[in-house]
Amino acid sequence: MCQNHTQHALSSSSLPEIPEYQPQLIEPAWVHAWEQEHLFEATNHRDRPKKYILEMFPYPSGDLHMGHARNYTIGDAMARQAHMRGFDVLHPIGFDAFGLPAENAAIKHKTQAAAWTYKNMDQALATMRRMGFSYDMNRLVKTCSPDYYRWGQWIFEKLYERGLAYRKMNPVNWCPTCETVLANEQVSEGRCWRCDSLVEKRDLEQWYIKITAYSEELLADLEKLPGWPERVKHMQANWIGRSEGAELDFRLCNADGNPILGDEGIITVFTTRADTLFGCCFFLLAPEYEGLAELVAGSPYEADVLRVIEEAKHVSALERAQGELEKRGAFTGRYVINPINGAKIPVWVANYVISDYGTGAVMAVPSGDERDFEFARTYDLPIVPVVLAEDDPLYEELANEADIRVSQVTWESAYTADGRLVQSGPYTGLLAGKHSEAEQRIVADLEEAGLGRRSVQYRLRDWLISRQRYWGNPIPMIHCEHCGIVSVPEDQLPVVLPEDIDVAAGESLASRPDFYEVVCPRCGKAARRETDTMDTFTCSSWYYLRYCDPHNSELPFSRELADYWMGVDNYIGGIEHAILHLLYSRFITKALRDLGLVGIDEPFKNLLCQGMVKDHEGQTMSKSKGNVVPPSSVIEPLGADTMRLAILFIAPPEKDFNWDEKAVAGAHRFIKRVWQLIWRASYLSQGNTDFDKAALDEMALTLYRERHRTLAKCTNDFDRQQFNTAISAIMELVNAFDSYLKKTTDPVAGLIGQVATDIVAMLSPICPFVSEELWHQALGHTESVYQASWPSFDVSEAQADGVEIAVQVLGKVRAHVVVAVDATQDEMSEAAIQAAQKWIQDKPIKKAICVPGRLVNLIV
Ligand code: ANZ
Ligand code: ZN
Repeated sequence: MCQNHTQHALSSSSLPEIPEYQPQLIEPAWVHAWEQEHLFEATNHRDRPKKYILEMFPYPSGDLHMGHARNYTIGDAMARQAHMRGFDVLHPIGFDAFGLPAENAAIKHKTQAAAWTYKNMDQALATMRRMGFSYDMNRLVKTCSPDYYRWGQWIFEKLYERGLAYRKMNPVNWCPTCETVLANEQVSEGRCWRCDSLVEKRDLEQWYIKITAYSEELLADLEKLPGWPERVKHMQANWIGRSEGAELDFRLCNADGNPILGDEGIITVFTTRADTLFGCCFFLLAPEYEGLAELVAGSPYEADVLRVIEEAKHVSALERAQGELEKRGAFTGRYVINPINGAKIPVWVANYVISDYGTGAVMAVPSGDERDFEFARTYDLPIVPVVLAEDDPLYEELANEADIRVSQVTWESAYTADGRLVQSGPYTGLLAGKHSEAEQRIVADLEEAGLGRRSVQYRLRDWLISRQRYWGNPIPMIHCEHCGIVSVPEDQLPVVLPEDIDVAAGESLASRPDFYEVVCPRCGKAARRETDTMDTFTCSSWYYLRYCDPHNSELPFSRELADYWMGVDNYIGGIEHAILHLLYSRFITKALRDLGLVGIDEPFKNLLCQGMVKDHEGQTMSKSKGNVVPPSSVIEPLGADTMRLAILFIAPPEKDFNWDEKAVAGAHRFIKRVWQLIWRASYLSQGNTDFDKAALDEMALTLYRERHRTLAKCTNDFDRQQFNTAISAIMELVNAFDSYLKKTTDPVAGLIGQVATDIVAMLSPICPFVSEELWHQALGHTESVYQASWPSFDVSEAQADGVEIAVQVLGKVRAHVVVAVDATQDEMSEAAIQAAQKWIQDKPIKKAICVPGRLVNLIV
């Protein structure tokens, strides 16, 4: 009994002095010690289940900001805890190091893009180390390093061999200031995302990657991702934009109704609403529609049409698709014949029709489509109602009449809700809408007449990867006058990017003959190297695979190691990457799978999009607003542990939060309190963690139950990635512990030692430094807490109100034992056998009669 309890004489007042908590001393010391030990290097422990935890790697534009700190702290807490739970953990980091900002900075500061990039990476790495992130630095990947981008080039060549990379002339978004092509998504409101210049359209031959070959799979496989946020899957699905509808043929004619014969005389539209065909009042062509200029050449309509074409060059496809644009158009002087009823319909050019969706032509139904409605109002065109709700006053009148009588309505907007067809010939009265009965029948009838066919369209376009920029991965192709396009032979990869290009002086790859003058690998004659570099999204589309096998010099990664580590179990990053980066990565994974390089369909099993860190007023932090709180402002005075705890405690990871000085101060106070408490506990427990539950008094039992309860809660919260409530659970245990130590007159050394151990272990993924220090100095361990097991617990032991039951042996009460209220018969008899061991000894137990809540009678 006495063994179990500390000496009363060791009262708090007589305990040795507690050392001061000095984060500035202990934190850098532990960084150093962990590195010496190579503690975080993944070892491919095949005897444990693997866990691959990955944070989106940063673009090295300077030091890390609060968003990074949050991102990596979340990942780090997961990785450290996973290791303690016995997983073989891979937790790597790297840099997405190519890109335009390096060039812009080089111009501004008259330096070199490479130098600027390397300096920033060093700075970011120093901050990462200071934060105590458990990265396997042996796997560090920098995308601007030749041994990485070499494999990006290799993958490009493999895609090219498969027909998944190709060149195409296309009107592209051109930023005249950056002198580069921009992807649609890099243009906002007609302006360059970086420099804000007005974007133009230019015809250029560009490299594309055929992501559309995977449209269907990219969409369908979203269903294989239950661990992704619904909204991200929704955004991806919208971006892929699958539409089921039909292509319908309209015959072109002149004002007199005479058809313009020949093949060019047919214009096909894509529509999802063939049911509204009787309401088609005008017909629209995209400004870029092929042959449009010829159609109006020499006519009185030419000038107006050309003006619309010219204006459209300054608006991005994205904006035109978004529909907020002021509707502009012009009549072409031509007409088409409606295939369903032979009506003659005027053809217009309209700025909101996009050339690379569907067929670039639209059957406009102003009564059913908002954009067409607006267009009709602007140009005073007819609006024929063809779909009405049955309770609409017009319905009765028009539903019995097959002929069109009403050709203008007084509506405020188009009618887009459900309804039935009116004034639609033989289809009048049928249910209208996408996939409706009316739609099915009209398409079937036109199909039979050879004037239409079913069609599926995707919004997703092929991925334009050509960049006329210097600081990127060179496209490994050679243009030969005799042989055409020739891949750089595999054994000559990588095409090394010269690091001494002086962009500030206007140099580029295309201005450096030492770069582009080559001999053709096929015919040996003089040829020209491709001077476009790849979109940096190519670099980030497969880096997670390289981490699996970062030093491979034969292949981008070995199949064996990729199959072992992939897919990424937890991918953590900002919502700004919800569409492109994730889509490109999913695509590349599928393409590499089809090349036999990896065995998975999807790269990221679970995705966590962390919320934003805003300033204390809820504004986004930005340099221009001057409201940026740099991580160093917390780390320097208070330590990285405080920073990490505050970040994880203020809000659940997926929610935005406002920076809060008080919460930071509170986090710091909590750490100091834990420091005091654990040291005191260590003096009381003297390294003891064993105790006899049966001998605990009521106060100790309360702490005992609290231990199991909070451990269960904390573990469950870690599983759900709700670190804020996991921290609350630890705080509850700390409170219970504190009050036990204050109130008890009979402290149980083993219990105290156990609870102290558990608190430090549970806190260690969140505050690794202070935990490690306490683990070694106060609790006397010699191995890192990272190597320790996550504390085990038993939920049934958490029952606040266990019931005391009598234990009988052959009908005679021999002992009493407390069991959980909802204990099973097995649990009851188990507890009873233990309590009555003395009376049973080694006699076999024939039977245990259990009366829940009252007694167990053991028959021996
Ligand atoms: C007639 C109609 C009537 C339409 C109606 C809509 C409503 P989603 O669902 O996004 O695939 N459209 C077709 N090609 C277009 C292009 N290149 N530029 C702009 N709009 C285009 O949209 C399909 C609908 O978008 C098509 O169906 C067509 O308008 C329009 F009450 O045809 B609809
Ligand atoms: Zn050649």
